[in-house]
Amino acid sequence: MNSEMINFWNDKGYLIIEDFKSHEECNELINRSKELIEEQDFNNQQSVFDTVSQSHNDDNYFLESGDKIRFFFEEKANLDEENVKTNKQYIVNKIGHALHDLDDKFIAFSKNEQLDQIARAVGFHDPLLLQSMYIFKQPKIGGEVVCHQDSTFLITEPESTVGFWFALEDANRDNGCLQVASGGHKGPLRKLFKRENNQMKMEELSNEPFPETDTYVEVKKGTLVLLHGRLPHYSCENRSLNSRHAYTIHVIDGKSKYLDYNWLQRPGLKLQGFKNA
Ligand SMILES: O=C(O)CCC(=O)C(=O)O
Repeated sequence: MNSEMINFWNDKGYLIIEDFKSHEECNELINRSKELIEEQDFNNQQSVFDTVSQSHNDDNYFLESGDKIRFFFEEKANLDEENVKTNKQYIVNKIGHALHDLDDKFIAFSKNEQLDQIARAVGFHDPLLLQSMYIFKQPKIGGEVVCHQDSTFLITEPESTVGFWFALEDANRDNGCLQVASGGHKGPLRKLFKRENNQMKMEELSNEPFPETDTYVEVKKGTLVLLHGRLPHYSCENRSLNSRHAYTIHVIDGKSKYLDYNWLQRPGLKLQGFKNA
């Protein structure tokens, strides 16, 4: 990380590091995600998934996934029994949220010295891996991710959340690449997603509209993109015939306080750093 990169990060709120992972490393994760899906009997778990609301407001399957490996369907997936059986690789929207702690292949991908150094270069004192997600953006039905700031969903005091987003496949305008509001991390945090009596509530902090997410982050397989916790970002539906697999880790600073009202709680897992492989 040179000073040009740090200046870019401070100024824009995101940073692109090309060729961070090799194609082989990306393929290992893609193959592992396929195995994890193959091992699932989604039809027997249908009732669980039927209750998965996209807003994730009061859904225990989602709310208890912080220290587990759980599967969430694409909103537009055909969940008929036959399709779930024959087409299971193409109906999952994401897997989350503790892959980086519970699966050997994901642990190997997520934890290393280089990532620790990058985290420290962007200001972390004690980087801790809070959450991980494997995002599929399936061909034709890959869902939109509405514009948001990550600190809305994962908040510390003071704020410290940074997303480490890895392109496991090429991401471009056709298959729903990330779009960011460059420099938008300097604006206020708009909302807080708070747990109150096991119900989730969205609290408004500021009604200042988001700036346009008009910077398209078109990147090649293996690229790492850092996203500041306040940076408004978005990705559109994937109507193309190509998937856009990505893996993302959200990191917080151990010197900040992780607030009790965060939706994500990890009663079964202690937070670890990039070097605790
Ligand atoms: O991959 C995407 O489309 C969105 C990812 C995202 O919002 C995140 O990693 O915070």
